[in-house]
Amino acid sequence: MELPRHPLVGLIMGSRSDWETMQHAAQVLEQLQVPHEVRVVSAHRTPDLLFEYAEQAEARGLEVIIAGAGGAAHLPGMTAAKTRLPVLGVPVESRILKGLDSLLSIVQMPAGVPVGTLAIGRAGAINAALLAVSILANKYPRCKEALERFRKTQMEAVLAEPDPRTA
Ligand code: RP5
Repeated sequence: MELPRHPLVGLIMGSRSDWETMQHAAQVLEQLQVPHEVRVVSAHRTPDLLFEYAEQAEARGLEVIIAGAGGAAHLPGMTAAKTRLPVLGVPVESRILKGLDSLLSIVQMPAGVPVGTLAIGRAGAINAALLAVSILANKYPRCKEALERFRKTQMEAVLAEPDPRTA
């Protein structure tokens, strides 16, 4: 199936302050040329917007949502409660509790409303994007090819520099 031009991945976060972490997800989506959109949507500060976003996501053509939040990180869970689309949660590293609060807030969903929870911080943001592309790759060959190229390049980079003392 042809890759559509409209956003397939909705990348949302609870605050502008989350962008430092979530930009890594956006970079992967850009690198793999996956149409996506980026929005600040706060579960606590803009709850009505969150409901509207989650309720309309599928009809607007989104197929996966990545939600990053820190602290009392309710954004991924509440988004999952309002859409049947897969929701991938990224725990943003909080200043005081180093993201453990974010991780537990996102990962401990009650049975029946899943959120695919990634690692805290940059690794989680990158992997959320890669997992989103994996989901899309089941349907879109361009995503499958992009993912395979990414893996190959990554592997070759590691194999090319086996000695950690060299730059
Ligand atoms: C959460 O509160 C956001 O996801 C962010 O990680 C955290 C702090 O937000 P700011 O006070 O920096 O806007 O809702």
